[in-house]
Amino acid sequence: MPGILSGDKLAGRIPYQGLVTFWRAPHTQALENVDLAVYGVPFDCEIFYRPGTRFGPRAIREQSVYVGLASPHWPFDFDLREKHNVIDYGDIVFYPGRVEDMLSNVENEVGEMSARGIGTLGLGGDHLVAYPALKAHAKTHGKLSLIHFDAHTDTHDGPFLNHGSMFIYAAREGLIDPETSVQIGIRTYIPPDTKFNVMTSHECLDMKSKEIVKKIRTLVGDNPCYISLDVDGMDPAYAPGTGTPLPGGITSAMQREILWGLQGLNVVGCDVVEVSPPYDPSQVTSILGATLGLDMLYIMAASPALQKVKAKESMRAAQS
Ligand SMILES: [Mn+2]
Repeated sequence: MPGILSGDKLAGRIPYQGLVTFWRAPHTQALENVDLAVYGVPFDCEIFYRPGTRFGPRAIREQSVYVGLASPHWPFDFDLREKHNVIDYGDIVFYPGRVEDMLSNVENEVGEMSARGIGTLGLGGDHLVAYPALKAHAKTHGKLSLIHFDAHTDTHDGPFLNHGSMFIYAAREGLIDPETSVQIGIRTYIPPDTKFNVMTSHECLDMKSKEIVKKIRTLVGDNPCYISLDVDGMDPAYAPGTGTPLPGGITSAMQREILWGLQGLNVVGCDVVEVSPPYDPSQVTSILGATLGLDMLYIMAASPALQKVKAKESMRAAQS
């Protein structure tokens, strides 16, 4: 009988029913009065091994309607949507293979959001999608500290900008300050002259999440910061569906505990990248990606830097 669930709090929210957006947030590209925006970048042209992350945004969105079913999102004690206007902007699109178009479209569209003081959550896509988002946010907020979870430093000093080199480009171009940035979960070659602060996965596994959080917060301080999370920072036992998995990573529990500890930092943008559905038959990696994405929205909602830009922007609008 139609409407049998109406009035029930699960009405319209049964995970396998209805149209899919991230967390069932309204899909719109109108940015007035928006606090937090989720966007996808279905891009995988810069991958050194197994492609497939072009399907990441859609898979994460699909699982987000299951992960976000229970409200509030555990362990938070309030429903973010009661206090903040969250939208799903949809995907930032480009013609297949047009890397330059992906870069400029993400920079421009995330730039529009950032200038309004909107906190952004990007769904990758391969890790190169973080680079134009950093450009966009650095334009609004100035030089950023990067909080980077990954098995790889992505600072390969090679001839091309790609998903393994973009952070050395970002540092050289002054988008991020490596000395107040930190790379967590690393277990591949670390350039001996790196200026980034590096915490290997093995160091992390010897520590408690709280100690790792303390170290990150000390390094980042009050700087505007961007969280970039490659799911291969975690062990393939937790995140098998990715292009370049490496055994020996941190646990998904530790990953979440670290994120929860970053509340109150001046986080202006986040991303979850490198979820590759063709290698994720159990969907465990996209479920994890959706969970971490929701964690990130809650963390950004508490960002003082975003409140500051928003206040400035609404004063400017009132005067004009
Ligand atoms: Mn990686």
